[in-house]
Amino acid sequence: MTYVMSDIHGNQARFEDVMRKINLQPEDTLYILGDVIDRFPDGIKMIRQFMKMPNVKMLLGNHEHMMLEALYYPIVVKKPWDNEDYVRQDKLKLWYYNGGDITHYYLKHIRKAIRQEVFEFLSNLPLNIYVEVNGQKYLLIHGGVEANFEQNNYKHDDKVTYAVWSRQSRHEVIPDDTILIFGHTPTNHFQNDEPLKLWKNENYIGIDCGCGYDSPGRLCCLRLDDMQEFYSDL
Ligand SMILES: [Mn+2]
Repeated sequence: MTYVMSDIHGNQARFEDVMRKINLQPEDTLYILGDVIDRFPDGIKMIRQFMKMPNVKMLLGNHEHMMLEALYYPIVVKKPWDNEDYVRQDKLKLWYYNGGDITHYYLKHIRKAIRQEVFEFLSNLPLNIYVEVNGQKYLLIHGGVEANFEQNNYKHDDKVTYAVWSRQSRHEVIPDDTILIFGHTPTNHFQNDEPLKLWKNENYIGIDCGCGYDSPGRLCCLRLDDMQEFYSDL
């Protein structure tokens, strides 16, 4: 079986609730479309768990990207009046503003070597993944379709920021035979269901049901084999 979920945002209780329901087997595959960290405290703990699970495939989200920019990637000073410390502070501020402080606090309490392993793992994650289940093609993304960056780069510097930050997912041009599944934008941007539900329109599926927020947010998991939806009760 093939399962997809997104935007867990450190909420391990909801994740485990859904895992109990899907009863993931070693021969199954679980795709997680980014934003495992921030807002709730257990993001890094879950990523370390996923690193040990060969049947879990993860995409990079804008939250993991913000963390890598703040703590891992070398700082590039672009403007002559800037300096490295200010740029680093700005990146930390942006991450904290988006709920990263709780993740940073957790990181300060684990060994440096483990931190490095986590950062290295995350810095090698793909931005998009194509999968085929029962002859149906799916394109899994966090926010944007990498291949559409050139024609859609209104405000993003590069392919990576476009793929993790773009909120235009439901307007991405994709082949007719492909279903696009995206996270990043909670489905209450498109419909009024409470608690939040998966959003579906022709070849587009939004799967972020607001797990990063308290109720009516929850975690959604979609099984591609029969399109059954699973939700956390919490
Ligand atoms: Mn996101």
